[in-house]
Amino acid sequence: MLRKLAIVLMLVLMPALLFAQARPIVLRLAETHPEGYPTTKGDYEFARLVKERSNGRIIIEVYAGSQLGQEKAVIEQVQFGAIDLTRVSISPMASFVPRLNAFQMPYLYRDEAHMWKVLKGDIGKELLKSLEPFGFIGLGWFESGARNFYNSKRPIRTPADLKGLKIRVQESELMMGLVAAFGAVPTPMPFGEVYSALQTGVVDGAENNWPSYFSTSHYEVAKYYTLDEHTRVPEIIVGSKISLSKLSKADQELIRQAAFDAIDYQRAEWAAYEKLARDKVVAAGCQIIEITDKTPWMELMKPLYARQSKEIQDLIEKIRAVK
Ligand code: GTR
Repeated sequence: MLRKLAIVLMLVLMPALLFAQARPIVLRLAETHPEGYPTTKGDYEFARLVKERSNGRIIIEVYAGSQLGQEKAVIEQVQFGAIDLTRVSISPMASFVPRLNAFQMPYLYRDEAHMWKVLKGDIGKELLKSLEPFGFIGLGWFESGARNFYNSKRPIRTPADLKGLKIRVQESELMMGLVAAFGAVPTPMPFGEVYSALQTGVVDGAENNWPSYFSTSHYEVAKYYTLDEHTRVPEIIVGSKISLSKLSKADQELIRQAAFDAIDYQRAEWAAYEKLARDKVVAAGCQIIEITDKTPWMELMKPLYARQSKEIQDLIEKIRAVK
């Protein structure tokens, strides 16, 4: 009788146990860029590494093209656990974690190599760790080139040419201050709304790197592109503290390591796409304005630096000291 009962129990419980074991942990990652964009490819590489290293136990589903919302709204949802992961620019992220502003100050990095030394070194690693009290787990960084002004009105050769132009900025106080310090009128709005705002004249211009200028087709409606390289804004991959802390410490570490290991892949994809974007934009007949002396541009940024908190000033100094 007892044996029979045991067999029946086993038959009933086994499939349930097996099923429970086989069911993967699924995490959703929100990405604003479309499929095929180098950063989205970086997300997929991150997901691939996580799947491979967890033997399929952890699956990251990438939702590209703002399917889960625009950046600021996505960050809010990550903060309260409704979205598990996202890759965003640190500009909107800095509204949630102010010290991130130190990493997007104008003309801060000497070049791309300097930025990567900072991000992959102790300063960058510490910063990723410091996001927890705000409800985020910092996982890694991606490349995003340098941002340049573009507009539909006139070629911008000096900061004075920007005067009075309505320039779209990310939803970031620092970026508003930066554009205002150049004498333009900053207009914050989500990325997805910029094309029609340019087309209808709600704004005269915006600013972004070559890949975004090209992939959004903004170059079709704002053909003056000035290579002033006012800022390098790193991209960040963050997880939701609420959702990731449900995983074991080992799995959290696996995810963190995978994000970090996807960086070089994304950077290589970025470099290739940046070149392609540049070629396409030039071929389309846009007017590209080179800036040989950035000194007058940098000068105008001094008050913005002076306004930053002590904490940010200290971080800026540390960043500059990285050789
Ligand atoms: C891009 C960045 C996006 C988004 C966008 C914007 O360079 O990769 O995440 O922040 O800029 O200007 O809104």
